[in-house]
Amino acid sequence: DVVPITRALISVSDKAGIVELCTYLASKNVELLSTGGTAKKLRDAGLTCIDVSDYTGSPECLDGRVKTLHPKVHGGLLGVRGNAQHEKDMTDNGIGKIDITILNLYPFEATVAKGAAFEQCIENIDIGGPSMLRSTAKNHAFTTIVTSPDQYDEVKATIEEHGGTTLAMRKRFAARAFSLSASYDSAIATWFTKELGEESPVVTRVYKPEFPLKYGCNPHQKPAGISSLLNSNLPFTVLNGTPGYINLLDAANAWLLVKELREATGLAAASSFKHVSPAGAAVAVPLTDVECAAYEVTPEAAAKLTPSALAYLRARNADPMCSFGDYAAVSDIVDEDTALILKKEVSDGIVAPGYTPEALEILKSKKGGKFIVLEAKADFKPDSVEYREVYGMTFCQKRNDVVITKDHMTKNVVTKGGLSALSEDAIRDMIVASICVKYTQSNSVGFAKDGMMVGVGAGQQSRVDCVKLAGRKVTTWYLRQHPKVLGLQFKQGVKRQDRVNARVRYIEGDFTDEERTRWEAQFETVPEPLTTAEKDEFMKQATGVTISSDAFFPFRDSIDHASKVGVSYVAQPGGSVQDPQVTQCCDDYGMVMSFTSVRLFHH
Ligand code: 93A
Repeated sequence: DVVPITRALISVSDKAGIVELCTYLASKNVELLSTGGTAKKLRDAGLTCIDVSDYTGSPECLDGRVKTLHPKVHGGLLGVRGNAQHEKDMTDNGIGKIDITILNLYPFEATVAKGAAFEQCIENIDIGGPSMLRSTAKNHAFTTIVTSPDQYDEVKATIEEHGGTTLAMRKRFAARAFSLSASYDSAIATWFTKELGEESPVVTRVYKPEFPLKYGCNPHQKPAGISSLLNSNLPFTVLNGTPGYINLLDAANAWLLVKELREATGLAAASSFKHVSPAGAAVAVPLTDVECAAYEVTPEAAAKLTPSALAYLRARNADPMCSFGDYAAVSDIVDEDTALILKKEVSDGIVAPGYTPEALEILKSKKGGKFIVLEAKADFKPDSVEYREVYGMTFCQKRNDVVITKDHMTKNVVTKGGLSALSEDAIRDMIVASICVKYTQSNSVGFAKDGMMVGVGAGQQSRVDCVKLAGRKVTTWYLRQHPKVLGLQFKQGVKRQDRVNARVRYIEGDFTDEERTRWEAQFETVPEPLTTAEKDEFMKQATGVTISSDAFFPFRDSIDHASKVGVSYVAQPGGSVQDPQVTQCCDDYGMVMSFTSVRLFHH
């Protein structure tokens, strides 16, 4: 199934690498046929080639619209070798065999992208190229279709090794060529329908498979896989491990969250995701000594942490019980400090723009070598419109590319005192919390303090339930800093996550008898209970907390609940019929509220 190459047809718009490839083919005595611009390029490089027009005896005409549309070209590509009738037809019509076509198409998509006029876009619809591509790919049993400069090395290597092209390679190249043809036509169809002024253009998306996944959301959901658009790539490079379906959903959301936090605050940012919502997120703001004790780090060590490490330490410690087995994201290069913090935690993987060699080595050794390490590509540009399929329906929407800025938080402060009541720290926390809810499953609210999420409520059907749920997390976060919690005397050998969970249960206090016995067994001395009165007393110091909501508060009840966990600042879109009552409620509690005018539902 190896086909030796004796005649090649070359017609390329993107001429990168073509001289090198043709120099190689010429050295193997391959006859080169070529179209106008390509022939000139090859001759300028000192190669001998035959113009297709000389070969067919038909000049290029109609301003180049007809160059290769000729039976001597298509017959040479489509004739079935060894078929008596085909061989006879070819001889009778003076058709010679062409063994390989090297082409790429008029740059239609690039022409549209640069805003060219209608007529120029039309001229850039390639007709001859896709025709040769399809003829060659159809006859792949005998002919080779090469459609991209990234295939040139393989062509050379295969001819070098086998003395021609192999069937396996020809099939693979044919499949790629047909995908290119489909994607090219889809781009034309999409553009043309848009030109008609249709609201929702016809779109055929052509994907290339990237890698299979072990399964989808659940083990029985097979097959599963990841693809990217034919003319694009994945946003991440896998440096270690095998990411799963939910890991990649987490990674995409976690990465966008930290990237936007970084851009909005200028500080290194981190997030800790579980089930496609953040358990925590934070920017690099120094820790207080009490926080150091609560997060099990000495103040001396904390003072030396790099911004990336500090941000992840905070993100992970917003709700360390939920962060068990998280997917982490860091906005900056992951260094040894950050990797050493992650090393101690149970975690599934990380995404970041890069890793120092030391950090990568530490991370690669996690989870018996299975820790997933993804590198976010700096130059990745997603399409402005995104698609998803559910139950036979394809949904399409513009990406939520709204950039959350200071302006959203300051342009419409509706409570008494107006803008002057907002500090820079409060504005930062409003931005942090709002970017966080942008990537949290709705309904969502998020509480922030000192550049850190201290309670995220995700995926509740009522807003007030989000507030209660996240408010409970804020209380737990505060009470983890209570002297009685800091003073818990764990026995040697109690694991990190067990200490985390035990502290939370101590704070909650609602043990069954059975549970209490087991819980008490973890301590050197049985702890005195943390009473409701002690908790209430401690929570009186809670203040300066910010809440952001992904949509308006329909009633004042959410604000009443928020007031119990030290909320001083509120960011929400506004737009409810009860806005005046909600605003009055904030004034009653002395809170400052901004209407951002942006709803941030996320599903
Ligand atoms: O205008 S076309 O649709 N008509 C043709 O017959 C034809 N043959 C090749 N475009 C045609 N091509 C395209 O010309 C190729 O697909 C390639 O992109 C380009 C190469 O032109 P040149 O060699 O003149 O630079």
